[in-house]
Amino acid sequence: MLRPIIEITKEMREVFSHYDLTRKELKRTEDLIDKIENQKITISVIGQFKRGKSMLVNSILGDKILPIGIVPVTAVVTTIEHGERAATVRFDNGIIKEIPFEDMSDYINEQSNSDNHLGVRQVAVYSPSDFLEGGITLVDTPGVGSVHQKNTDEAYAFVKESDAVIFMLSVDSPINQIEVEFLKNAKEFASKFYFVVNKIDTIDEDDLKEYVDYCRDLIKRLMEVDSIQLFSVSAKKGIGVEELKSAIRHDCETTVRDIIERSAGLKMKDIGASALSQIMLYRTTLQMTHKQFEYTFDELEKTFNELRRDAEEYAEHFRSNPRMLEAKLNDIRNSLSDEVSRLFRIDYYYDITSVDFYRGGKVDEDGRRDLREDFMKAVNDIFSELEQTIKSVFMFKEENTLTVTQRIYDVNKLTRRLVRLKTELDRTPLEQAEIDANKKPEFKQVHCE
Ligand SMILES: Nc1nc2c(ncn2[C@@H]2O[C@H](COP(=O)(O)OP(=O)(O)OP(=O)(O)O)[C@@H](O)[C@H]2O)c(=O)[nH]1
Ligand SMILES: [Mg+2]
Repeated sequence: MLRPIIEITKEMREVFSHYDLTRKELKRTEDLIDKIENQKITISVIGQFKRGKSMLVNSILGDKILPIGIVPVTAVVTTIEHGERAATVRFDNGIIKEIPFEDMSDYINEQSNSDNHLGVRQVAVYSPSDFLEGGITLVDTPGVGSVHQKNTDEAYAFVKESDAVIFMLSVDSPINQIEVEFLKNAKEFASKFYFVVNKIDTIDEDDLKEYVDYCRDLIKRLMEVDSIQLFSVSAKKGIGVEELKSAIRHDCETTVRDIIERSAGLKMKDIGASALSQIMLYRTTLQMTHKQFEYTFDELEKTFNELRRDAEEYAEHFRSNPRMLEAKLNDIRNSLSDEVSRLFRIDYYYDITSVDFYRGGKVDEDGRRDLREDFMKAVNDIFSELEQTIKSVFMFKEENTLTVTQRIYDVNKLTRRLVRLKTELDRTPLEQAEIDANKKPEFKQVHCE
């Protein structure tokens, strides 16, 4: 009999909670349990500037909440959850301030908060709209591809936090290169996509058909799928919006738990693998002789220095490109995994995570951000974390020879429990192919990166 994912996940939490060694995995597991139990789903509206994203959100909610306009408007990610009408602003420095509902534009709007000089990280709005009941968070994001690069970065960053994406196109211009690039990238984060063609009130039926057919073919090719859900709407006149809402509602009702659990199961496998590789590193280090340890440590230092030099050179070229820097950081993790695996003769593994280079950085005179410092800090953090782990294990060995045997016994016990839980997860079907494509939509990996 297969146990539900939530049970396996809770047992993993219990295992991790006994050992300092797995505190990172404990935190990730707790986040997953929170997500499964609360069954919240985040749906972001994303697309090029001026496609009508904010107007669509207003139309879905039946409430004129968000500012709209003919120039780039939305400069800040705005989340909308169910509740009594209220709004709060969270600033980059962590401060959260409640604001009068009517003042919202001052914080969200590109005109009043140009290039987000107020340092707003997110605006959270509460609305009593029925659509949001049952745990949907709808998110309006800044448009991609305008001259305001920071807006594009914010939108990209938010795709990763979304369970589903409403991708917004409009009939006044065909899909362009910016949208193609964005889609190619967004699909890597593999959320559920609803495609929306907006402003259909401005063209006749024949032109609309031609436009929709063209988009459908192109998107299918880009996303490498056989079918997509595409809705033709006029956010302004409210045409077609009900169809979109009921498709989302239907998907949420039928599959949310399933989707979140499967996604959590996949994530737990990853967390389990990461915990096991930490434990193996610990055990091997504990069993090293002084001489072996010194040699290994020297070799590791050499690797750090090489990787650091390479990272510095790379950052010179890509100082303003958060996507390239993020990819490079994961490359560095991979190189380091290989080196640790070689030196310690174990199968070492770093989980590939997203890194928040999308915010912060100094802005120079021509408005470009310089993320070199943030990037190099992230690189050095990876090195020093590994260094600290290894050093502290060895120091423990020096000081507590008698208890080392007990430690090794504990670690072996932990390994056995984890291997058993991982095997149980491996037997649970989690992949997309298991889902009946007609009844259930293909949400993939979600939210918990
Ligand atoms: N005719 C027509 N115009 C629309 C429709 N939806 C939006 N618009 C217009 O398109 C313009 C942009 O609307 P917004 O909702 O601000 O667009 P946005 O995508 O949120 O723009 P950014 O926040 O700058 O990325 C506004 O002038 C709207 O009046 C529609 O369905 N039909
Ligand atoms: Mg907008």
